[in-house]
Amino acid sequence: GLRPARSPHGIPILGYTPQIPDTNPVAYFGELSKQFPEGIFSMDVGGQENVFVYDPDLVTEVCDETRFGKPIFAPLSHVRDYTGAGLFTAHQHEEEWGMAHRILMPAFSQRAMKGYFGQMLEIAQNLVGKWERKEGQSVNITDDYTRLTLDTIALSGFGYRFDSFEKEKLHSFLQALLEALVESMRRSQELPSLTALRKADDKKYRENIRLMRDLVESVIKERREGKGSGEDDLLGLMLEATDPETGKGLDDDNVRDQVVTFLIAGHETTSGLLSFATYSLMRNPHVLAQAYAEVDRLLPGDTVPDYDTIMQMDVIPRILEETLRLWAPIPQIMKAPLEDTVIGGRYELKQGTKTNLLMGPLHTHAKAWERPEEFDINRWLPENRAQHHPHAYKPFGNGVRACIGRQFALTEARLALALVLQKFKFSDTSDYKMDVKEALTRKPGGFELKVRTRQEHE
Ligand code: MNH
Repeated sequence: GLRPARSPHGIPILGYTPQIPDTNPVAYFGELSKQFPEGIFSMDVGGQENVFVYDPDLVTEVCDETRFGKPIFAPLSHVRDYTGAGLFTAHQHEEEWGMAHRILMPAFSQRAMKGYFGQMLEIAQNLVGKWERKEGQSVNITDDYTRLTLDTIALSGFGYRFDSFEKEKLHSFLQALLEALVESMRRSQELPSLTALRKADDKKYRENIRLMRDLVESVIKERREGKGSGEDDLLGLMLEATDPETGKGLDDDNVRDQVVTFLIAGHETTSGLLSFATYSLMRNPHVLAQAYAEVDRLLPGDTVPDYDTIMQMDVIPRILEETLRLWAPIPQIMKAPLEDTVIGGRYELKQGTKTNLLMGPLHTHAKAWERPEEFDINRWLPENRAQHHPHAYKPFGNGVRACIGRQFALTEARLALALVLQKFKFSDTSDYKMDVKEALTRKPGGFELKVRTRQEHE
């Protein structure tokens, strides 16, 4: 018969839930999922019922866009304080979403990636240059990948140079973003009446948002005054293009919100992907050896990669796909039923119920994956890929609200990993233990490795 999803013992469906930790709540939901082999459970989070789904067949239903959509609830409703009606945080019904989606889609096709390649290469070479200067020293891998991905999206999307590799400290934009994200996550987990009492935090929050917007507004102003670079990048499109459906262009506030959105969405996740990939290679020397063999075959000596070479790679793309399975940088996304509905033939969900897809438990579900915990890139060979459950792998989300930047991220990450492996060997002299840090996305915390150039030691 019909029934609600079960809830964890001792945790009320409705009411205050002090059990949910402030840090890494998604990891905690993943732990709870082990108590519910049926692949679904329900509990109160911040005063509202939340359903968590990770059985691949239940996820299949939740990914049916005629029945479920992407709602904007906390934390995204708070992130809107700085990304407004940008693509990531726009409501499906807001006109801005459809306009920006139609205008920007062509700029994210695989073909379009060729146009960004030169800028991606330039920034990746800056990373290599920094690590060459650090020969034999420990580097914070995640921070340097963050410099890489932020500089790459800013340059190729907006013609703006953060020059992050020339500075010891991370750019003030990143500090402001980090603090704003922490504050939005905190607001998601407390009552508004408590937020209202934290006056100093609110002041700081507004200052951080001001800093991000000021930077973006000055980039847009320079472009308008004709001082920017090429006109056919993302910013050029957003300023010039009209939407074929409405015949209108994006207004100034929306362009600013889109640029802030791309600066955030365009770097956090890709940096996490590269960090987790590097970590996984350190743990799996036989895969690392395959990656070196591929790089040495396609990019012998100091060969500078071009777009076609990057697209010929086979091992490195499979490393990235397997990394996204075990370490999806966005560990949870939210959907909600458009009408009252029933999934799995028995679980009743009221219209609008917060229905969360848990990537970790989905990507390791026994129904869909053999030896789920094993880092095995052969899962992604064409003949094996064809056997996969169609809805057990969602690192880029689902449907019309799936990631627009997927090809961008994968092209950038392939290139960066290829260049890094062409040049460097790593050693884990401090015996790093994975310490995941969740914000809106997750990354390894304090991940340091010693870097050495390969030629001098082989
Ligand atoms: Mn990205 C949406 C994952 C790289 C820009 N991205 C999403 C979603 C996931 C996601 C998951 C769906 C979120 C949701 O349902 O609420 N994104 C990733 C991952 C990487 C990534 C794992 C890298 C690896 N994303 C990028 C890059 C860009 C980008 C790079 C830009 C250059 N992503 C977006 C935007 C959206 C999005 C914009 C929102 C799309 C929409 O809703 O229309």
